[in-house]
Amino acid sequence: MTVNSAGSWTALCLAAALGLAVAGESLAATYYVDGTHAAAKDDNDGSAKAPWKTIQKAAGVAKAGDAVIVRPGAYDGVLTVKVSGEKGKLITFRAEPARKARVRGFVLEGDYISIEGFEITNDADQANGIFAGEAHRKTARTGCRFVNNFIHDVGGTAITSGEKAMVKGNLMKNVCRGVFVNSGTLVEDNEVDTLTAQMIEKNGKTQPKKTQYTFFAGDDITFRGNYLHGAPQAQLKKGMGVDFFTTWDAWIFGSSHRILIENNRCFDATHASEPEAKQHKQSSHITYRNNLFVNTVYVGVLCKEWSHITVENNIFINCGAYPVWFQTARETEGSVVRNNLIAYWKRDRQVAAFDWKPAESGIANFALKKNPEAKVVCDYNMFWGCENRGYGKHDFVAEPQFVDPEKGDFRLKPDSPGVDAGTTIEAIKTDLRGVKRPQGKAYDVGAYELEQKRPSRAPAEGAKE
Ligand SMILES: [Ca+2]
Repeated sequence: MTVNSAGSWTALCLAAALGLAVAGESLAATYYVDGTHAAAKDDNDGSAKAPWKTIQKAAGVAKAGDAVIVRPGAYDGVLTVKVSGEKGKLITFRAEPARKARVRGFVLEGDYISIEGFEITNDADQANGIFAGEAHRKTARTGCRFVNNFIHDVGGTAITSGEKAMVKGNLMKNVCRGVFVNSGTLVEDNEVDTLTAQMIEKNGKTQPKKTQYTFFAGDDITFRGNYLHGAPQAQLKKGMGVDFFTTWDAWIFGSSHRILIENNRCFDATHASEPEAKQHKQSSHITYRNNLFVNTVYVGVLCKEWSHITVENNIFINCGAYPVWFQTARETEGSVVRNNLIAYWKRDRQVAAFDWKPAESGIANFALKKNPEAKVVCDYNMFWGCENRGYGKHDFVAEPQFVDPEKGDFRLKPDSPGVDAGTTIEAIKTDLRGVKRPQGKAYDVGAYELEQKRPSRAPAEGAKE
């Protein structure tokens, strides 16, 4: 009998203590793959002493709740997993120690599979890292987890998650596209370090293929705490679309709803986020909060033909002509823009070097030109280096006084006019780093809350409180 996890062991003890019959209950097994072990072969029983040679062998045997431990080494081929786990009883493939077992990719054809700690690289043309299907092609797997993998130097998409997935703690380096996700998925604490341009032939010309750090299609998707940086310079120069977070509802994709984008740090793109819903005009409820967006060529957030767009407590640095932009009346329905810090800092360098767009206004609502009723709830935003169009009574212009912008540190100094200049937003309990909000007298504008060791103003002498 193999007891592979504390959870199973606890369940067994509990069952025994309660006098329940456990006979006949099949317990989860732990198997071992060790390609460099002297006795390794696929005829073995897969125990630690008699491990299997290939991961593919394990993928044909493992059942719901089982774990497959993969020892260090280079394993050939792209692994196709056809077995399925169950909800709450995933089949886990785990490289131990982490990131020492190298494979050329995973293709999942089963559900409830967990892939943990692998190094994945593949130099084949447009190769993917982990592929769990796509909802729009009805191939999406469900309930899979991708945790702590190192995916690098692949010419396709690092992780295609399927539905109800968890994508957490992965490092994706030198990949054409970072993460592609469908409904019910959480994308948390990942890093995309450098997107690479894939050159394609189009109309007789060689040009870079369009790419994104992340692409989503579906409902109830969260991106939290990710660090996205390093776009292809050729694409930034030519202004070819590179978004941190995007989708579109045309071609084979549908509408998206209830998208939450929070606590992410994002550097270098053409658009921070320009998701499109122009085909069906049904996408709704997208929220950006506590994000840091730095250096985008054209625009910050522009959700084309979405409704219920919430942009709160973000920092936009050098985000194109209009860091927050509304173009149509639908985009203004139920939309809110508050507590943001929208600034330009040495923007002229990009304008000169890359022919980027100069700053215009921090927030722009073009829908008002046709319809004076197309207003956005907009207030308590702070601007620097761009025009304040005065949509909100408490919107204001002031020099931010960042801690160390040269090093990408856009926190506010204690005497910054942005400290305590925001309004209370009940839904936002912490800042980008998880620091509690509010502190001092009120919410700070931007993505960071200044930590107050003591009350910001001492009580007057003789005052009781
Ligand atoms: Ca404060």
